[in-house]
Amino acid sequence: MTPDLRDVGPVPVGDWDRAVGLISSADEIALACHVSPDGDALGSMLALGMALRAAGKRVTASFGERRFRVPRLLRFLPGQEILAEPDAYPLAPELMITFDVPTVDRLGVLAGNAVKARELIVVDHHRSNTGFGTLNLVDSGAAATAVLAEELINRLGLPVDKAIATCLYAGLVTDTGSFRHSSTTPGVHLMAARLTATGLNPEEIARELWDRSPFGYLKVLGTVLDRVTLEPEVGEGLVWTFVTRADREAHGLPYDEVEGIIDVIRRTEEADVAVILKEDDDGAWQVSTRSKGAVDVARVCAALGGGGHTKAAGFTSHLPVEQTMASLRALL
Ligand SMILES: [Mn+2]
Repeated sequence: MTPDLRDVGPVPVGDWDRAVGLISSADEIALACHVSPDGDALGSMLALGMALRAAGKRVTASFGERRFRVPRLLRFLPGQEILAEPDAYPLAPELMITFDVPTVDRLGVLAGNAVKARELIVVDHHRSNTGFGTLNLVDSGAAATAVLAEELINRLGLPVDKAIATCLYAGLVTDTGSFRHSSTTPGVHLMAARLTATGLNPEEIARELWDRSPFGYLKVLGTVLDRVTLEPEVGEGLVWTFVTRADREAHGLPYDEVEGIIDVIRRTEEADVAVILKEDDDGAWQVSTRSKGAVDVARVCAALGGGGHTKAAGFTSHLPVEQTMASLRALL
């Protein structure tokens, strides 16, 4: 079943007011972002978490992975003292807020907690968002969930200090590809200006996010580039490759270190769509897709059980690489 991919947003004022009311009257608030968190998911969650804690709320924040581990490149983000393992998460939160999560299953092992939550506020910008909250602050026109997180903090009347701004900025630069993607509006730059004015260090954030890798990354990248395939006849051109668990293990490279390889693959001029299949530590294949715009990869990935944005989307496959690629080719 292909979910309804309509554009949603902006968030009606009445919904913001309801969110402010729910948050203001709650003593204990449980926050969650999607599994394999990126800078936007984790940054948005930590930003609101820090703001709420400073306002005297009891806050628990997590993401639903049994092997709970913050990706190395996000460990510089402030506010991680509010993180708790999924086991320590409230089973039926009074108020739960999710960040950058389009579907309940992207909450991983916290999906059950979300279903049992009395109130569930969904803060997200994915077109594929299913509206699974009791209140959905979803705007597919927002460049990042961090944009919505900033607005929520502002509407709560809470101050944005340098630590909170660093988390929001990480979300903003992650999802706009450092202000290069089509989502980079004047509003995005104005938000970056507000955040930078708190004294955060854009150079340091960029280096932490993109310019540091263990040596093993270069070796794995070499292997992955060696097997990259160009299929100009598929759709508007397809370039793809894959990285196995064995590739990573040979160089002691954790799964989250291969996230950025898609940005090398998608440079290929002859292909509109770039795909990388990444075998995770459980043997499942996490498939990332990028489009230059001719193909709506959110639609393609939704048909394969995933989701995302028009130009950046993904899904999980439990089939062998060639079978997964056959399904993808058929859709392209
Ligand atoms: Mn996002």
